[in-house]
Parts: sequence; C-alpha cells; structure tokens
Amino acid sequence: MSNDNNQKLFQEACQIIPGGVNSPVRAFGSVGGTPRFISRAEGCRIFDTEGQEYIDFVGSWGPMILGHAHPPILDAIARTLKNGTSFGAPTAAETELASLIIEMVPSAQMVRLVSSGTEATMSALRLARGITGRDLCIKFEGCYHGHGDSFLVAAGSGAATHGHPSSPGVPASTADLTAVIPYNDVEAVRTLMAANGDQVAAIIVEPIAGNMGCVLPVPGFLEQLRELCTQHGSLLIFDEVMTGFRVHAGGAQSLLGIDPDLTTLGKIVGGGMPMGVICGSREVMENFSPTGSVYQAGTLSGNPLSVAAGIALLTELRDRADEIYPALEAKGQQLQEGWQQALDRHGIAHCWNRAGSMFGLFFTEGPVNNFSDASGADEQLFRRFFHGMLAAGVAIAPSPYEAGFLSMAHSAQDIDHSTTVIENLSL
Ligand code: HOZ
Repeated sequence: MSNDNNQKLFQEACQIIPGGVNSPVRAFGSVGGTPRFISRAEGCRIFDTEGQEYIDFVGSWGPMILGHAHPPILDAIARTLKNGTSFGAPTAAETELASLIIEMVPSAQMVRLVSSGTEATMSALRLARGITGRDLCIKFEGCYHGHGDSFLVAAGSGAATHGHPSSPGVPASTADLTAVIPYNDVEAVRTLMAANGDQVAAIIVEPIAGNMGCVLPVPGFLEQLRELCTQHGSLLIFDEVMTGFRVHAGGAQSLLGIDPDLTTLGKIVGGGMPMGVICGSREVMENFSPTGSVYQAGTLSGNPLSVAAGIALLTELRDRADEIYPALEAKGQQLQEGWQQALDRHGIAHCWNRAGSMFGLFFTEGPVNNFSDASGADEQLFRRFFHGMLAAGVAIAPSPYEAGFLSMAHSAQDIDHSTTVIENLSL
C-alpha cells in the first residue's frame, strides 16, 4: 500500500510546523514512521490522503462517541453557521448547553464555557487558589491536565510519549507549587495532606485516568481524596475531559458516586468542536469574574458552532442514555474478549483496563495501577503491534500512553474484524 502522499505531506508540514503537527502525540514520535494525513471521517472510519481507510479506535481522542460526522451534529453546525461564526456576546444557546450539563453532571450547579480542556483546568486551578488563598496543588503522576504550566509536571499523554513529562519553560517557582504523587497511592496523599494540607488549594485527578493508557482508580482511592479535601478545606477537581459523558451520561462522578468541588470537561461536551467547561457548585463558581474576583475570559468562549455541536451531542446522549451506555459496554466487552483471546494465541503477556468504551491495553502481565506500572510495558512490542494494525487498516493511538475509544458506530463486524487483524499479525 502506498504511503507516498502521506510522506510528502509530512515532509512539507515539517518544514513549517514544528514536528509537522499541531499536537505532539500525532507525530508518531514513539512508534516511528509517518503520520497518516486524514482527509475525511465517517462513522467508525477515517480515510487518509492515499484513499486508505482505517477502523478508528482513537475517535479524535475521545469526542466521537456516536461516530465521526454524526448527522445530527453536522446538521446543528450547518444550521448555526448561516447566522455567523462568532459574536463575542451571550447567546441563548449557551444557557441551553449549560442547563444540559447541569442536568447530566451531578456536581454541576453553574457552568462556564471555554475553548479547550487546557483552558478549563487552568481556570479551575486558579479558581481553587483564589477561593482558598492557597498556592499548592496536588496532581498524580501520569495524569495529564492539558498544557498549563502547573500541570506539566510528571504529565502523561504526549508529554510522557515524547520523554518530557516535566517541560522546560515551566518556571521552577511554578513547578514547585505542584506536588506529584503516584496514582492510586492514597497513603502518600494522606501523608502530604497531614503535613501541608493547610497550603493545598486543590487536588486534581482524572477519576479514571486516560493519559497513561487507561488506568482505573482502586476502590477507595477517590473516596479518600474526597474525604481528605473536605477535612483540609482543599478543593477536589475531577478532570473529566476524557471521562465526561463517556463512561456514563453523568461522567465518572455519576458512575462512581463521588461529588468533586469542581469538574473540568472537554472533548464530548463540544461535539468534536473546540470546547472546554468548568462546572461546580454555585457557591464555588460564583467566585469567577464578574460575580467574583477570580478572572477568567475568552473571545471564543461559548462559540456558537461549538455550542450547537455540544447541544446536539449531549441531547442525544441524555435522551438515549439507557440504550447507548449499555451498548457501549457490550462493544467494549466484545473488543476486550476478542483482543485478549487473539493476544493469548500469540502467547503475548498483556493487561487490559477498561471503563465501558474507554480502554487501555498494556503489554505487561499487569496489574497497571499507576504510571510506573504503565511505563513498565513492552514499548518495542507496542510499536510492532501499532504498525501491524495500521498496515491492516486499524488505527489505534500512536502511543502506549493514550486510551482507546469505541463509538456507537463500531459494529460487531468492525470489532470482529479488528480481532482477526490481531490474530493475523506477526508480532
Ligand atoms: N493530549 C491529547 C490526547 N490525550 C492529544 C490530542 C491531539 O493530539 O489531538
């Protein structure tokens, strides 16, 4: 199969875009080779500029829960587009989307819309610092909360993929305000809070981690974070950019029954258009300017096209939740069983973590409960697996430090086909 056009486009891009990409993990840095340049996507398939099609288990890194180019979302964007692309002024649709979020996400009483998950987490931490008058933040190794300075310390996702989990350019004085603890290590949090709890503005956590592969919280971990935050007057921030509306219609907090003080959302909430959200209790959220004094702003915040796409997607997820989430779980089970059996036949050690349609496959015996476990997996094998799948028309994320995603558009046949591809790989 020709890859000439992708190679030509990548070379051209590399001349004028750092690494040829606008987000590092897309560059195939850890797996080698040439990124596919995508011309279109539909359902569970993406198509590259060579005309080659792939069953897609990346789903634009999460938003495509109902599939690519989902007609109700395209229609909503097309209808809205006729009226203009940005007003920099309030719209009725923003309030409609905020109401939907409040209806679906248990801890949300008020909502602010921004343009990306990174903006949401940065603003959530500023809000926590403003409210508490404290500076310290606790994050977990391998969790990724966007590329704000405070979070590029022992970060997952592309930062881990490219070997810079703590980025140059982040002033030491900022990095020093972020304490890093292994995911699922509640004793370490307890010790740190006992010593410095009165200085901790917030604990931020992916309630189900998706940026070191998929890693699930061990029983009691999140409950104890909740308890420690309450006890020490710190705010608990759930970064649900990946898990929001993905693992349950109400996000991980609904699935796991824990209310954070603040939640950040992204990806699904914008229906595949740029969108981030900070939400929480009225008491907390009213500290944002202009009702409060914590400043936060954006010309494109509440962009009408993103809002229209978000309303279309969330409305469908809410109205069809009883059908969609069990169906996604069934697809996840089928995928897991099929891939596990195929890898067993190859005699390959592997470990699987999954929350419904969000999954992580690690080439190690496991268990994988934190970043150190995840980074112990066989990277060479991952590379061979990745390229074997891609060559056979199955796209997974080009990094072991990313989660995989299924959508409602993946049929049983698509999933079976991906299993057959694994059976036929030479690993
Ligand atoms: N950090 C994103 C996934 N966890 C990657 C986004 C992208 O490259 O589009």
